[in-house]
Amino acid sequence: MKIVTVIPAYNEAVKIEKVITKLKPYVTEIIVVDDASQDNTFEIAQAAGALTIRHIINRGQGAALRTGTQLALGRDADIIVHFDADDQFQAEDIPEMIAPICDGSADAVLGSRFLTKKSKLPKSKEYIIMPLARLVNRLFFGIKLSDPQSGFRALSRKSAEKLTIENDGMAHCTEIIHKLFKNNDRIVEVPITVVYHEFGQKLSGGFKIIKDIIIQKLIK
Ligand SMILES: Nc1nc2c(ncn2[C@@H]2O[C@H](COP(=O)(O)OP(=O)(O)OP(=O)(O)O)[C@@H](O)[C@H]2O)c(=O)[nH]1
Ligand SMILES: [Mg+2]
Repeated sequence: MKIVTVIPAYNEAVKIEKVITKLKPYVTEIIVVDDASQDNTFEIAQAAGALTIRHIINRGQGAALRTGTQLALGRDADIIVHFDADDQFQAEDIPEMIAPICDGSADAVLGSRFLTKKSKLPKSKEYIIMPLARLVNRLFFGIKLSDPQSGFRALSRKSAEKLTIENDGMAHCTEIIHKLFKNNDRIVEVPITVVYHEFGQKLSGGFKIIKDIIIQKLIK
């Protein structure tokens, strides 16, 4: 079973080597898509042993995931795991994330910060952005998930082949889930722990994602 991780990375020179090192015991191959970082994310990821490719301009996380997922399919991945470059996800959660695909009970697995494993989120995120994101996803897309904004997901090859990620920016989370449902994929949420290294986050970024999700619905 070939398990390929796809890591979208933008200016993650400080964290990327640690993330790659921690992932190695759990996956067959690591793909880093450097989204035209201004630091040396690309060189560090390559030296750390990841298959590293680069966008020549900054396209956004969704576009980087699209590039990486296509490459992973081209390299015969059986399971594709989307994983952030900022050292917030735990590589140790990967066996539990891919288990439902390995045992044939799911096509897509979404990591959730709000199930049995508890993550300590910045208050603005936990009490304002996430409830709003859940509400918008439920109202506009009929998606009822505990963590619709999670970037940690595992896809079977079949699921990834059917998925077309068109949203370049951060609203890709909603787009991906919406399309997984439309494709009749069997979806499960699995508890994950997400570690927040910085707690001084601004609300504006979260509101922009919500706005992008709503625009996505309105232009469809
Ligand atoms: N390819 C690409 N990746 C990006 C971009 N911006 C952020 N990322 C990556 O996307 C991942 C998640 O970015 P974050 O800004 O932490 O977003 P988030 O994890 O949804 O938000 P938090 O829960 O607040 O951490 C990281 O691996 C970043 O390096 C971008 O413009 N392009
Ligand atoms: Mg993050």
